Amino acid sequence: MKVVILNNGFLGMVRQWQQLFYEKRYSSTCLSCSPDFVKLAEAYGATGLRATKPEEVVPTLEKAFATPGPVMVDVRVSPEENVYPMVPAGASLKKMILI
Ligand SMILES: Cc1ncc(C[n+]2csc(CCOP(=O)(O)OP(=O)(O)O)c2C)c(N)n1
Ligand SMILES: [Mg+2]
Repeated sequence: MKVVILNNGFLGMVRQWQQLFYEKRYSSTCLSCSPDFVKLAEAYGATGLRATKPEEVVPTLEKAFATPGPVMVDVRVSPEENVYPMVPAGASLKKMILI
């Protein structure tokens, strides 16, 4: 099994709400104390790999799939990339935010 973490360092879905509707008052969404996922994988006897730059993604995934057994890949992505479309709480689909 190969596990790929899109690691934005946040509970991103919740952070997006705080950014857009609560003036960026981020609360309990920054995962600054999250574990080192490479070491966590190794602690379980799996292989841990990390990609921190876009150009590292393809070679790291190639290495992951070439490695026998379970592999966890920690892919660091932008902390403030949002996901759209988004429907604000209580709003109709017509109020959907597209970007
Ligand atoms: C057990 C449980 N608790 C809380 C939630 C509410 N919840 C929905 S998304 C989310 C944050 C997800 O963060 P992450 O896994 O980092 O994904 P991202 O949005 O950053 O891609 C939370 C806490 C949930 N879905 N399930
Ligand atoms: Mg996240």
